[in-house]
Amino acid sequence: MVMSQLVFILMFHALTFLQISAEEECETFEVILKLKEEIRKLNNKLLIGEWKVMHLRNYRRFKLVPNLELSLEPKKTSENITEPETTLPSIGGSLLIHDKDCSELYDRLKPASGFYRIKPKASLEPFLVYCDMEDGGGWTEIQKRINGKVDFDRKWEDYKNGFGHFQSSKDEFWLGNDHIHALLSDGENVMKIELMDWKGKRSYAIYDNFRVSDEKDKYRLHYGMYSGQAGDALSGGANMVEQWSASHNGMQFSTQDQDHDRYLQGNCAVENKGGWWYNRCHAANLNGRFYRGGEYKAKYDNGVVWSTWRGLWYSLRHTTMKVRPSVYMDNIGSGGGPTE
Ligand SMILES: [Ca+2]
Repeated sequence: MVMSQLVFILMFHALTFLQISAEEECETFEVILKLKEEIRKLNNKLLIGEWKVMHLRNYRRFKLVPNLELSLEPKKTSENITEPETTLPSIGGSLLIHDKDCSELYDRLKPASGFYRIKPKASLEPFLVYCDMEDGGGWTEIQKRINGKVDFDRKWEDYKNGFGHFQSSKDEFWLGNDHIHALLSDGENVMKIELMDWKGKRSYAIYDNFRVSDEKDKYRLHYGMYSGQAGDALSGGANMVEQWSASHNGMQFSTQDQDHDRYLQGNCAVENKGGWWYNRCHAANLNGRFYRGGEYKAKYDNGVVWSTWRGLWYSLRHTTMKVRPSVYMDNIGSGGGPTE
């Protein structure tokens, strides 16, 4: 009797101990994650510090110039003779520091516009993006059309992973739905869409709280308030009938090989020549076919379209889609940046 009680008490204590261990293990794991994050930040600070010291040895001090590129004050060799101005080497590409997006990079170093590697999530491999460091700075571009050299009429896998070229500022690309989802999954982000017609006239549209869900939900689109000059084409246009058939808010992504639109008779992506958040089908088609010259004739309105600005039968010359955290305060004190 006494023996069995003893065994019972021992088992009870062992179970309690196991429970506490599991909780403790969980807490320890969280502490380790936090410490790892701290170490990453400190490592970044250390690298920046070393980099500054290295350059301060050669040059007396840093100077921020108005166009936001870092330049260096040359050492004066005598009263009247100065060495020519030197610009810093590129800090993109191979450097081991990875910011979560272009806004973090801009806050840290204020580099010039260009391609940089970012890492929005700890679990993701870093990837290359074009950072627009003008217009207030800190914009991560997810789409660019500029010359029609890249074919945007592609399949699901291409839109998922991204395509185009990532080398020069004149390169066209789609950043990739997985990358876009990762970029927008943390906090609220603003999407700014910049447009230019074939006469060089520009316009823009801004959407608050722009979000794209993951692949399980077919990269469904959600956004908040519109502001801007080009009109709210993403919401389908001016009247209720247009909005019912063409609002892209809440729509899943479709491509030529995956039809998730609301058009029962066919696939909008096939007719409109691109991957997009089609409804029945669209009032904005920025991944459509690139027609030179603006106005075009075709069976379907499949050009690079922003209907509320130039109509469904005008294909735009330049488009850019770029995102930035809503809380980001740029150097001119506005979320939207300057406009022409
Ligand atoms: Ca369909």
